[in-house]
Amino acid sequence: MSDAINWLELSEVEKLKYESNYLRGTLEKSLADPLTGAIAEGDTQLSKFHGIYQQWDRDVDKERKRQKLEPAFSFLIRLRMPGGKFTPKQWLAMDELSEKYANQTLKLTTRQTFQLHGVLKKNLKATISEMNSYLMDTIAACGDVNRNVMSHANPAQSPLHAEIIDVAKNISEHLLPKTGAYHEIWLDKKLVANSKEEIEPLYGKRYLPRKFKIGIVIPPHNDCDVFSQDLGFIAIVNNEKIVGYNVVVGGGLGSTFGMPETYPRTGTVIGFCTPEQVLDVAEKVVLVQRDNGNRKNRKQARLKYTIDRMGVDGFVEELTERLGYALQPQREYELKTTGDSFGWIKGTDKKWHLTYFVEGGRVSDTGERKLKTALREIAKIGDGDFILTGNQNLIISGVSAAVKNQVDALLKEHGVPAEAISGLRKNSIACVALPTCPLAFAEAERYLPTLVSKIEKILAEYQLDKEEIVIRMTGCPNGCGRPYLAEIGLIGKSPGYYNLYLGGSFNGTKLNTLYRQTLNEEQILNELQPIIADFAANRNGGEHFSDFVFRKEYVKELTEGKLFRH
Ligand code: SRM
Ligand code: SF4
Repeated sequence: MSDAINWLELSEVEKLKYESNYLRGTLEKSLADPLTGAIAEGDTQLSKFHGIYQQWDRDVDKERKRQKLEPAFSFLIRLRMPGGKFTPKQWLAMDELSEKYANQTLKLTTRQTFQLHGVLKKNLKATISEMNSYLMDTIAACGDVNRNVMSHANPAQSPLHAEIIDVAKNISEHLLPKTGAYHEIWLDKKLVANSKEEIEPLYGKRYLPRKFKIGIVIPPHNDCDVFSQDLGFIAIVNNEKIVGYNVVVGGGLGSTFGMPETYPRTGTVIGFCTPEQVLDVAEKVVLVQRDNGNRKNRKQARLKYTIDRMGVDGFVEELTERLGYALQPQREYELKTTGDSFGWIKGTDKKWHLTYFVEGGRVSDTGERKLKTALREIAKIGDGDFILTGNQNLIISGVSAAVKNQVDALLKEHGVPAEAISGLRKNSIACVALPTCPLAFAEAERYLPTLVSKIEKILAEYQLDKEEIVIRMTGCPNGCGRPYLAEIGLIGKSPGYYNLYLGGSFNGTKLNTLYRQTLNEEQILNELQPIIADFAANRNGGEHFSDFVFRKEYVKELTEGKLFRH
């Protein structure tokens, strides 16, 4: 990459990255400044590469302004943990950190990792260094680099789970930034900058044009929504062995109201690679994006736009050139579901695995429901692992039959037994939204459970309470809860109002389509009621809700993301 750069043509973040001395910026100075709970503006961009976002509590915004106080600044810390697998000790460490330094809750994200919310500036370093002492880091959890690599979550569903997690870890390690900034700033490791010019062999000084995401699935499970990833791998299994992967590129969901040039896009399958080629393919796809992604306009910078600009053929041509070989033709595969299978399953390893529904991914104690305490007590037993799913749920994995009984007893004792829930709730995702997300126009995590209860009543009227329907809500069109791939998608427009999108597909392969704009709760229920009634009366056999709404032309199927409208 040339250093002769015309900065006037590029977005401001590009210069910031370039001049940051490999992600150091003035972060140390910002952290040491006692006069404000915030960090310097430039550092708010750089901190993302270290897994940290500056936020403020939007619930108390007005009152703080009235009192002429600065916003109630605090920070979100996101872990990088490819494949989302944690030991009980690591769970306990996160639990303790959330009590000591954060808002006493744990957030399980849609990318299989933890977030802590509400960490004050003065506690950032202690929190991150304690995480690292338990072999958990936050580097590249956010920022313009490859982020947490997702992978199939459930060991009970596939004996290949361990292999897939290793692949996710290897990809993640291979694509990590090489700067020593993280270790210096958070772990007090010796300064390496300036003594000898550091190099980022893969990323260069400006890193990627935008965030980059990778996920791996084992069919028929599509639990990390492989078509939403910048780069996806679909494992092809023959005689219980992974013989290779179909390669999917250019998925991505974020879009902006009023800007039709931004849109969600499902990934395109461009071929098949062998297990030995995976790291090479991941690296070269990243390089094509590094050198062709839009660095002028961050709203056009994701790989999906690069591919639509280059054309799929143009993209594949450049990728092939960099690889030095062509991908093989894609192999057959079938994806059936994006959801998790709840309850206990005995794995082929003869161990027990409990997939447990965690509403909105929020682990907390509320009233009689003491989920956080229950999980702490379970972790203290020290058996098995804790695996986070891409649907914000949790798998207590690989425990003995005796511990299985203990887990059940502890969940019951703390008012959170693993009980049956409706097919709609099982398949629900809500992004964080208010009060922490600065980009939220409306509630999501705090509201979707109530709305689901109301839709459940309608479904029960038609004996559809067990029907599996994917519903996802976000507080804005950025798509963090992947609402564009839901059968019922709700995207916040303003407090209390949502756009309603229908269609998508149960297996996560198709986008949904706008049905109605700017609806309040009553209007959402009034719109859904007759469609549900029609579905109950006129569905074909086991037809999914999404297939039905397309067949009955409630909405038209989109042939490509570019045609998506809000
Ligand atoms: Fe996200 C920005 C939360 C998964 C697309 N996302 C944000 C921020 C950091 C807001 C900000 O920029 O200040 C949110 C922090 C809220 C908070 O208080 O916690 C946020 N995103 C989340 C999480 C926590 C939602 C959740 O409830 O689980 C998910 C964390 C995942 C992780 O562990 O890494 C999360 N975000 C996603 C996904 C889903 C996925 O990756 O599978 C998407 C859509 C897929 C995609 O990237 O295309 C997503 N987040 C965005 C975007 C839009 C990106 C775009 O291309 O336009 C933004 C805004 C941005 O980047 O400018 C965003
Ligand atoms: Fe925030 Fe929007 Fe993402 Fe929800 S979808 S967490 S409101 S950025």
